[in-house]
Amino acid sequence: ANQERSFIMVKPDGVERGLVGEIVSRFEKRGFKILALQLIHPSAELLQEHYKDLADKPFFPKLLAYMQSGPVAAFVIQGKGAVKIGRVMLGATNPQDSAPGTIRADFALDIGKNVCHGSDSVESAEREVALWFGDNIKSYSRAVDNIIYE
Ligand code: YYY
Ligand code: MG
Repeated sequence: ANQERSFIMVKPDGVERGLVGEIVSRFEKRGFKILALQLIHPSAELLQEHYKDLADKPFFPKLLAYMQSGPVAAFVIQGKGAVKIGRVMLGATNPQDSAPGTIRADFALDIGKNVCHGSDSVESAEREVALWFGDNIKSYSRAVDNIIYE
């Protein structure tokens, strides 16, 4: 139980603006376990696979260029409700619509520079974790889990 995983990524604008620590910290403080954490210069091929469902969208070329404009900070969170809570903590895709207190509302203004990514379903989370980190991620036990979970 409580093993659900989600793939979270600070996009190049977030890395450039020094928001990696802040964003990772929010997930740590919420109680999620950090399973993997890496600064990555993503290739076009990796991004095309990551965003393959959006390949036909008019904004796709712009999205790929933006995502290759600098390194991203990719990480995996594990815990109860990781996917759904991860999305809630990110906020709506368009920061103009994001609820106060979410990462996108607190740090972004434009949809094309929305600072962060989070998996949108358990299935896409497993796909994205495997795509970015392979299959050799190990979990680990934390004493604090006995305090976080009932
Ligand atoms: O999952 P999420 O990131 O919230 O949105 P997606 O619909 O998967 O789109 C991925 C990414 O594409 C989004 O974070 C910003 C960008 N984008 C855009 O630039 N313009 C749009 N109209 C829609 C999405
Ligand atoms: Mg998405």
